[in-house]
Amino acid sequence: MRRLVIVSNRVADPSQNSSGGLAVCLLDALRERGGLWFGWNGAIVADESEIAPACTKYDRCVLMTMPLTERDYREYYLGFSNETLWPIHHYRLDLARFTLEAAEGYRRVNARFADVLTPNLNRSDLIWVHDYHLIPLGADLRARGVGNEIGFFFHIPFPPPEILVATPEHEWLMNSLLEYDLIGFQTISDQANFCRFVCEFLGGEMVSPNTLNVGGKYVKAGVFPVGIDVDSFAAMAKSPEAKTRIDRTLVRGEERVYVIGVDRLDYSKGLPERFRAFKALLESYPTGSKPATLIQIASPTRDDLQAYINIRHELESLSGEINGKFGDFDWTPLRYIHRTVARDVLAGLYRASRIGLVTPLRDGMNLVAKEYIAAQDPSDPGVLILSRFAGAADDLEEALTVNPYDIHEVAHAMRRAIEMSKKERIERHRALMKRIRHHDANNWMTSFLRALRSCRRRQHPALTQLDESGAAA
Ligand code: GDG
Repeated sequence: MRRLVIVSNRVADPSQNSSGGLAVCLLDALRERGGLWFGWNGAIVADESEIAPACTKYDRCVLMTMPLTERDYREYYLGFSNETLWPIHHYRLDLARFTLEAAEGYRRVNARFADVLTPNLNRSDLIWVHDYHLIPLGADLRARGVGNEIGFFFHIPFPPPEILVATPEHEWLMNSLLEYDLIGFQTISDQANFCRFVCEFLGGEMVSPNTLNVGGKYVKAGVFPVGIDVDSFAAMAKSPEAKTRIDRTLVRGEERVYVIGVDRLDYSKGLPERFRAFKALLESYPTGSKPATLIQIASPTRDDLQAYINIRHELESLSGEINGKFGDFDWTPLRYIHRTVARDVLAGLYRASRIGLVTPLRDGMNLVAKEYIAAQDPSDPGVLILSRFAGAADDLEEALTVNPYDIHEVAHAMRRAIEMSKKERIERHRALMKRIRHHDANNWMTSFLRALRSCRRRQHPALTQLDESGAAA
């Protein structure tokens, strides 16, 4: 089997139970088939003399990591990646910031990653680069003579060209993207936005539904919806640890509905709108009733950036307002937890909650929606309320789909979920389980790698196989 080389901004720490779903799934795949995972180790050092890469072995895979300097962290990570690309790809031009230093830092770190990675590659490696931090890495590797198949996957949305062109340097960025053999997207509309950009702004043409020709260069663009390992998540939700969590969360003898939200504390996740919708739900019941308790886990992220500090303050103020207005001596309506919680605890909370509230304003996929479904008790499942602007909404049709900007619609969906019959909940859940099994983590990875292996243009440009395996089964 050919060696798989994964490159991402951060490499998961196998000793951390708090890693997200995707990190866990990539690590599992690498452990099984062996391979190399390269990226930042999360450490920040004073200057470049301290950034030598280090390797650790984890089962059959090697994790090769290096720190960033303070300047890299500021310019590449916080700056261009998270103050320019992240907001623009989430349709938030109002929050996008740009400096020449940040763009320069982004180029510098990508070039350094290529410098460090190139001597560690074999000719037969399959290389898979992840996400917006590393868009130019493929071109940087090509410039160093790497002729292997290199694939790229966008975990975040790809905006329409009219929004994308607000990115300074967008032509350079998009041209460097064309050096990958395969570019993967979460949804058909992300893929369509990209293809439209290439055709309208870079003079490319579609030669088949998944293949673009740009000045004689063939690039494949496919749709590969990310998923989770359904069985292992479901097992975790039934574990003794999860059961203990459920017992501690539910107030014995009380018929109370729990609503769960789990998100990184990011403005794309729609948390203030969600809190307002919860407030509207409470207002729709007679005074004194205690119809539902919202548990919101908002794990800290990028908290050095002003936009993230602002949203944290907004949430603190809103939760204080809601608890002050509706709370009672024996009831806190909104339990807002700004901390990272262990994964098995999350699984237990999902299972204990009648409603999973997943209402991002824009999201590439959203794995929390899938985890919530997997964690339910099939004989008495909860209801998923899902934003139409999450990539997951393309597939999860049996969720209650909402417009997260419309707080009354979200409040109404919560009321509908509270009142929904068990029969309807079971039917919806059964259908949703089928869907998350069909597009699970393994399917995502194997269909992407199958499509990547079929890209042979570097080795045999004249014999390019333009097969259409770019779309996930
Ligand atoms: C990006 C895209 C796309 C969250 N809080 C805690 C915790 N989590 C875990 C969740 C889930 C993961 O983190 C979050 O995944 P999402 O998909 O919801 O969102 P992003 O982090 O924004 O991920 C997104 C994803 O990439 C994959 O392609 O779906 O659209 O933005 O697994 O459970 N895990 C633990 N404690 C927490 O407090 N243990």
